[in-house]
Amino acid sequence: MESVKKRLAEFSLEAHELYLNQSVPYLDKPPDPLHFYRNWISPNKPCIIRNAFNHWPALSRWTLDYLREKVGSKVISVAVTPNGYADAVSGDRFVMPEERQMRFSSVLDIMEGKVEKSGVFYVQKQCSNLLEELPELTDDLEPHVPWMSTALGKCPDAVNFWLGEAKAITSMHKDHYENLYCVVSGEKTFILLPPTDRPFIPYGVYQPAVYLQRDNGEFEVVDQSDSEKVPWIPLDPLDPDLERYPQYCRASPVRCSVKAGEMLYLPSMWFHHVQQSHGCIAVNFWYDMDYDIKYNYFQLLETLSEVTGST
Ligand SMILES: O=C(O)CCC(=O)C(=O)O
Repeated sequence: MESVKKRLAEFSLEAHELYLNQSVPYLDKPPDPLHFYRNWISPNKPCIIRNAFNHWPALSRWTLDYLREKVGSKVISVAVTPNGYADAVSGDRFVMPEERQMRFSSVLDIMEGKVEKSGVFYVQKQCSNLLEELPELTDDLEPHVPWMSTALGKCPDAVNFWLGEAKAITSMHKDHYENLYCVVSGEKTFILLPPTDRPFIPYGVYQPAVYLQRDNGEFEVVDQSDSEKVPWIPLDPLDPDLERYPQYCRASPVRCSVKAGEMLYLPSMWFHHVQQSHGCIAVNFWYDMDYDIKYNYFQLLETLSEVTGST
Protein backbone atom coordinates (compact mmCIF):
# COMPACT_ATOMS: atom_id res chain seq x y z
CA MET A 1 0.00 0.00 0.00
CA GLU A 2 2.84 2.39 0.88
CA SER A 3 4.44 1.92 -2.53
CA VAL A 4 1.13 2.72 -4.29
CA LYS A 5 0.82 5.84 -2.14
CA LYS A 6 4.38 6.91 -3.01
CA ARG A 7 3.79 6.25 -6.71
CA LEU A 8 0.57 8.31 -6.59
CA ALA A 9 2.45 11.29 -5.15
CA GLU A 10 5.20 10.94 -7.78
CA PHE A 11 2.59 10.73 -10.50
CA SER A 12 1.04 14.01 -9.32
CA LEU A 13 4.38 15.77 -9.38
CA GLU A 14 5.19 14.35 -12.83
CA ALA A 15 1.87 15.64 -14.16
CA HIS A 16 3.02 19.15 -13.32
CA GLU A 17 6.30 18.72 -15.14
CA LEU A 18 4.73 17.01 -18.12
CA TYR A 19 1.74 19.07 -19.08
CA LEU A 20 0.44 21.60 -16.58
CA ASN A 21 1.02 25.33 -16.85
CA GLN A 22 2.15 27.59 -13.98
CA SER A 23 -0.62 30.02 -14.84
CA VAL A 24 -3.88 29.84 -16.76
CA PRO A 25 -3.25 30.66 -20.45
CA TYR A 26 -5.45 33.01 -22.51
CA LEU A 27 -7.03 32.45 -25.92
CA ASP A 28 -7.82 35.68 -27.76
CA LYS A 29 -10.85 34.42 -29.65
CA PRO A 30 -13.34 31.58 -29.49
CA PRO A 31 -11.67 28.40 -30.74
CA ASP A 32 -12.99 25.99 -33.32
CA PRO A 33 -14.49 22.86 -31.75
CA LEU A 34 -11.86 20.36 -32.90
CA HIS A 35 -9.00 22.59 -31.83
CA PHE A 36 -10.59 23.12 -28.44
CA TYR A 37 -11.27 19.43 -27.95
CA ARG A 38 -7.72 18.46 -28.87
CA ASN A 39 -5.83 21.14 -26.97
CA TRP A 40 -7.93 21.78 -23.87
CA ILE A 41 -10.78 19.31 -23.22
CA SER A 42 -8.87 16.12 -23.90
CA PRO A 43 -5.75 17.08 -21.87
CA ASN A 44 -8.11 18.57 -19.25
CA LYS A 45 -6.33 21.94 -19.05
CA PRO A 46 -8.03 25.20 -18.05
CA CYS A 47 -7.79 28.39 -20.10
CA ILE A 48 -9.42 31.80 -20.23
CA ILE A 49 -11.10 32.74 -23.50
CA ARG A 50 -11.45 36.39 -24.44
CA ASN A 51 -13.98 37.79 -26.92
CA ALA A 52 -16.08 34.62 -26.66
CA PHE A 53 -19.39 36.26 -25.84
CA ASN A 54 -19.03 39.88 -26.99
CA HIS A 55 -22.22 39.37 -28.98
CA TRP A 56 -24.38 38.75 -25.88
CA PRO A 57 -26.58 41.80 -25.18
CA ALA A 58 -26.14 40.90 -21.46
CA LEU A 59 -22.62 42.32 -21.50
CA SER A 60 -23.89 45.87 -21.94
CA ARG A 61 -27.44 45.44 -20.58
CA TRP A 62 -26.97 43.70 -17.24
CA THR A 63 -26.68 46.62 -14.86
CA LEU A 64 -28.41 46.33 -11.48
CA ASP A 65 -30.98 48.91 -12.70
CA TYR A 66 -31.81 46.81 -15.76
CA LEU A 67 -32.17 43.64 -13.67
CA ARG A 68 -34.45 45.50 -11.23
CA GLU A 69 -36.70 46.62 -14.06
CA LYS A 70 -36.71 43.31 -15.92
CA VAL A 71 -36.89 40.73 -13.10
CA GLY A 72 -37.17 42.75 -9.86
CA SER A 73 -40.59 41.29 -9.04
CA LYS A 74 -39.54 37.66 -9.55
CA VAL A 75 -39.12 35.43 -6.51
CA ILE A 76 -35.87 33.49 -6.63
CA SER A 77 -33.78 31.19 -4.39
CA VAL A 78 -30.99 32.91 -2.51
CA ALA A 79 -28.28 31.27 -0.38
CA VAL A 80 -27.96 33.02 2.98
CA THR A 81 -25.12 32.35 5.45
CA PRO A 82 -23.70 34.18 8.47
CA ASN A 83 -20.16 34.28 7.09
CA GLY A 84 -20.30 33.94 3.30
CA TYR A 85 -19.45 30.24 3.28
CA ALA A 86 -22.22 28.16 1.72
CA ASP A 87 -21.51 24.41 1.42
CA ALA A 88 -18.41 24.39 3.59
CA VAL A 89 -16.91 22.61 6.58
CA SER A 90 -17.47 24.39 9.88
CA GLY A 91 -16.15 22.52 12.91
CA ASP A 92 -17.34 18.95 12.57
CA ARG A 93 -20.24 19.77 10.25
CA PHE A 94 -20.73 20.27 6.50
CA VAL A 95 -22.98 23.31 6.57
CA MET A 96 -25.24 24.33 3.72
CA PRO A 97 -26.85 27.76 3.33
CA GLU A 98 -30.36 28.70 4.28
CA GLU A 99 -32.15 28.67 0.94
CA ARG A 100 -34.47 31.66 1.10
CA GLN A 101 -37.15 32.64 -1.39
CA MET A 102 -36.79 36.39 -2.01
CA ARG A 103 -37.85 38.97 -4.53
CA PHE A 104 -34.98 39.78 -6.87
CA SER A 105 -35.48 43.48 -6.00
CA SER A 106 -34.76 42.69 -2.31
CA VAL A 107 -31.46 41.07 -3.30
CA LEU A 108 -30.61 44.17 -5.37
CA ASP A 109 -31.43 46.40 -2.37
CA ILE A 110 -28.84 44.45 -0.36
CA MET A 111 -26.23 44.56 -3.16
CA GLU A 112 -26.70 48.32 -3.51
CA GLY A 113 -26.55 48.94 0.25
CA LYS A 114 -30.09 50.33 0.29
CA VAL A 115 -31.01 48.05 3.18
CA GLU A 116 -28.86 46.43 5.83
CA LYS A 117 -29.42 42.77 6.61
CA SER A 118 -27.37 40.46 8.75
CA GLY A 119 -25.94 37.57 6.78
CA VAL A 120 -24.31 37.20 3.39
CA PHE A 121 -26.48 36.78 0.28
CA TYR A 122 -25.60 34.86 -2.86
CA VAL A 123 -27.85 34.00 -5.84
CA GLN A 124 -26.21 30.72 -6.72
CA LYS A 125 -28.77 27.94 -7.00
CA GLN A 126 -27.15 25.45 -9.33
CA CYS A 127 -30.21 23.89 -10.90
CA SER A 128 -30.14 25.79 -14.17
CA ASN A 129 -31.56 28.72 -12.19
CA LEU A 130 -31.18 31.04 -15.19
CA LEU A 131 -33.62 28.95 -17.22
CA GLU A 132 -35.82 27.86 -14.30
CA GLU A 133 -36.11 31.05 -12.25
CA LEU A 134 -35.13 33.88 -14.59
CA PRO A 135 -36.23 32.88 -18.12
CA GLU A 136 -36.92 36.58 -18.87
CA LEU A 137 -33.14 37.08 -19.08
CA THR A 138 -32.45 34.40 -21.64
CA ASP A 139 -32.97 36.77 -24.60
CA ASP A 140 -29.83 38.55 -23.44
CA LEU A 141 -27.50 35.64 -24.17
CA GLU A 142 -27.12 32.47 -26.19
CA PRO A 143 -28.63 29.35 -24.61
CA HIS A 144 -25.38 27.46 -25.07
CA VAL A 145 -21.84 27.91 -26.37
CA PRO A 146 -22.00 26.54 -29.92
CA TRP A 147 -18.33 25.55 -30.33
CA MET A 148 -18.36 23.75 -26.96
CA SER A 149 -21.65 21.98 -27.70
CA THR A 150 -20.19 20.83 -31.04
CA ALA A 151 -16.94 19.71 -29.39
CA LEU A 152 -18.79 17.66 -26.77
CA GLY A 153 -21.66 16.53 -29.00
CA LYS A 154 -24.35 17.77 -26.62
CA CYS A 155 -26.04 20.86 -25.19
CA PRO A 156 -25.36 22.03 -21.64
CA ASP A 157 -27.11 20.22 -18.78
CA ALA A 158 -27.43 23.40 -16.70
CA VAL A 159 -27.15 27.15 -17.23
CA ASN A 160 -26.62 28.92 -13.91
CA PHE A 161 -26.89 32.59 -12.92
CA TRP A 162 -24.64 33.95 -10.14
CA LEU A 163 -24.91 37.29 -8.31
CA GLY A 164 -23.22 37.73 -4.98
CA GLU A 165 -21.79 39.89 -2.29
CA ALA A 166 -18.00 40.24 -1.96
CA LYS A 167 -18.08 38.17 1.22
CA ALA A 168 -19.72 35.21 -0.52
CA ILE A 169 -17.06 32.56 -1.07
CA THR A 170 -17.31 29.14 -2.66
CA SER A 171 -15.25 26.64 -0.67
CA MET A 172 -12.85 24.28 -2.41
CA HIS A 173 -14.52 21.39 -4.20
CA LYS A 174 -14.63 19.65 -7.56
CA ASP A 175 -17.44 18.82 -10.00
CA HIS A 176 -17.74 16.26 -12.74
CA TYR A 177 -18.92 18.90 -15.23
CA GLU A 178 -17.07 20.54 -18.07
CA ASN A 179 -17.64 24.13 -17.05
CA LEU A 180 -17.62 27.33 -19.13
CA TYR A 181 -17.77 30.17 -16.64
CA CYS A 182 -18.61 33.60 -18.12
CA VAL A 183 -18.19 36.76 -16.06
CA VAL A 184 -20.67 39.37 -17.26
CA SER A 185 -19.81 42.12 -14.79
CA GLY A 186 -17.22 42.45 -12.01
CA GLU A 187 -14.52 39.89 -11.37
CA LYS A 188 -14.12 36.37 -10.00
CA THR A 189 -10.92 34.98 -8.52
CA PHE A 190 -10.41 31.25 -8.83
CA ILE A 191 -7.86 29.10 -7.05
CA LEU A 192 -7.47 25.98 -9.17
CA LEU A 193 -5.80 22.65 -8.51
CA PRO A 194 -5.57 19.83 -11.03
CA PRO A 195 -7.27 16.47 -10.33
CA THR A 196 -3.80 14.92 -10.17
CA ASP A 197 -3.19 16.91 -6.96
CA ARG A 198 -5.85 14.77 -5.28
CA PRO A 199 -3.33 12.86 -3.08
CA PHE A 200 -2.30 16.19 -1.48
CA ILE A 201 -5.81 17.45 -0.80
CA PRO A 202 -7.36 16.47 2.54
CA TYR A 203 -10.88 15.11 2.77
CA GLY A 204 -13.05 14.40 5.79
CA VAL A 205 -16.56 13.00 6.18
CA TYR A 206 -19.03 15.35 7.87
CA GLN A 207 -22.51 15.43 9.34
CA PRO A 208 -24.62 17.62 7.03
CA ALA A 209 -26.40 20.65 8.51
CA VAL A 210 -28.05 23.87 7.32
CA TYR A 211 -27.99 27.43 8.55
CA LEU A 212 -31.27 28.85 9.76
CA GLN A 213 -31.69 32.51 10.66
CA ARG A 214 -33.88 33.15 13.70
CA ASP A 215 -36.16 36.18 14.13
CA ASN A 216 -33.52 37.86 16.31
CA GLY A 217 -31.08 37.68 13.37
CA GLU A 218 -28.88 34.97 14.92
CA PHE A 219 -27.94 31.99 12.75
CA GLU A 220 -28.43 28.50 14.07
CA VAL A 221 -26.84 25.34 12.64
CA VAL A 222 -29.49 22.64 12.27
CA ASP A 223 -28.37 19.05 11.70
CA GLN A 224 -29.89 17.12 8.83
CA SER A 225 -29.95 13.93 10.84
CA ASP A 226 -31.64 11.85 8.15
CA SER A 227 -29.02 12.66 5.53
CA GLU A 228 -25.88 10.65 4.85
CA LYS A 229 -22.49 12.04 5.83
CA VAL A 230 -20.80 14.20 3.22
CA PRO A 231 -17.18 13.91 2.08
CA TRP A 232 -15.72 17.43 1.78
CA ILE A 233 -12.42 19.32 1.85
CA PRO A 234 -11.78 20.97 5.24
CA LEU A 235 -8.81 23.00 3.98
CA ASP A 236 -9.06 26.71 3.18
CA PRO A 237 -6.58 27.47 0.38
CA LEU A 238 -6.53 31.14 1.49
CA ASP A 239 -5.07 30.08 4.84
CA PRO A 240 -4.06 26.41 4.66
CA ASP A 241 -3.39 24.74 7.99
CA LEU A 242 -0.15 23.02 7.02
CA GLU A 243 0.45 21.61 10.48
CA ARG A 244 -2.75 19.65 10.21
CA TYR A 245 -2.54 18.96 6.48
CA PRO A 246 1.22 18.90 5.70
CA GLN A 247 0.71 17.03 2.42
CA TYR A 248 -0.96 20.15 0.94
CA CYS A 249 2.43 21.86 0.65
CA ARG A 250 3.12 19.49 -2.29
CA ALA A 251 0.01 20.72 -4.13
CA SER A 252 0.32 23.40 -6.80
CA PRO A 253 -2.58 25.84 -6.66
CA VAL A 254 -2.90 28.25 -9.57
CA ARG A 255 -4.71 31.55 -9.07
CA CYS A 256 -6.50 33.34 -11.88
CA SER A 257 -8.86 36.21 -12.12
CA VAL A 258 -11.66 36.21 -14.66
CA LYS A 259 -12.86 39.67 -15.63
CA ALA A 260 -16.04 40.95 -17.26
CA GLY A 261 -16.21 39.64 -20.83
CA GLU A 262 -13.90 36.68 -20.12
CA MET A 263 -14.82 33.00 -20.04
CA LEU A 264 -12.96 30.41 -17.97
CA TYR A 265 -12.82 26.85 -19.23
CA LEU A 266 -12.78 24.88 -15.97
CA PRO A 267 -12.26 21.23 -16.90
CA SER A 268 -14.06 18.50 -15.01
CA MET A 269 -12.63 17.29 -11.71
CA TRP A 270 -10.40 20.35 -11.17
CA PHE A 271 -10.59 21.57 -7.57
CA HIS A 272 -11.73 25.17 -7.32
CA HIS A 273 -12.25 27.85 -4.69
CA VAL A 274 -13.98 31.07 -5.79
CA GLN A 275 -14.12 34.68 -4.57
CA GLN A 276 -15.75 37.66 -6.24
CA SER A 277 -16.01 41.41 -6.40
CA HIS A 278 -19.15 42.84 -4.82
CA GLY A 279 -22.19 42.46 -7.09
CA CYS A 280 -20.34 40.31 -9.61
CA ILE A 281 -22.69 38.79 -12.20
CA ALA A 282 -21.85 35.57 -14.00
CA VAL A 283 -23.43 32.80 -16.06
CA ASN A 284 -21.99 29.34 -16.43
CA PHE A 285 -22.69 26.33 -18.59
CA TRP A 286 -22.29 22.84 -17.15
CA TYR A 287 -21.86 19.93 -19.51
CA ASP A 288 -22.20 16.61 -17.71
CA MET A 289 -19.69 14.15 -19.18
CA ASP A 290 -19.63 11.54 -16.44
CA TYR A 291 -19.57 8.75 -19.02
CA ASP A 292 -16.36 10.09 -20.56
CA ILE A 293 -13.15 8.07 -20.25
CA LYS A 294 -11.42 11.13 -18.78
CA TYR A 295 -13.90 11.25 -15.91
CA ASN A 296 -13.52 7.53 -15.20
CA TYR A 297 -9.78 7.88 -15.15
CA PHE A 298 -9.98 10.60 -12.46
CA GLN A 299 -12.48 8.50 -10.51
CA LEU A 300 -9.82 5.79 -10.39
CA LEU A 301 -7.34 8.32 -9.00
CA GLU A 302 -9.95 9.29 -6.41
CA THR A 303 -10.43 5.67 -5.35
CA LEU A 304 -6.69 5.04 -5.16
CA SER A 305 -6.22 8.16 -3.02
CA GLU A 306 -8.99 7.01 -0.71
CA VAL A 307 -7.81 3.43 -0.25
CA THR A 308 -4.17 4.39 0.25
CA GLY A 309 -5.20 6.99 2.80
CA SER A 310 -3.48 9.72 0.80
CA THR A 311 -5.95 12.14 2.32
O1 LIG B 1 -18.88 31.21 -8.72
C1 LIG B 1 -18.87 30.54 -7.72
O2 LIG B 1 -18.96 31.06 -6.60
C2 LIG B 1 -18.70 29.05 -7.77
C3 LIG B 1 -18.63 28.46 -9.13
C4 LIG B 1 -18.53 26.96 -9.10
O3 LIG B 1 -18.23 26.35 -8.10
C5 LIG B 1 -18.80 26.21 -10.32
O4 LIG B 1 -19.14 26.81 -11.35
O5 LIG B 1 -18.68 24.97 -10.28
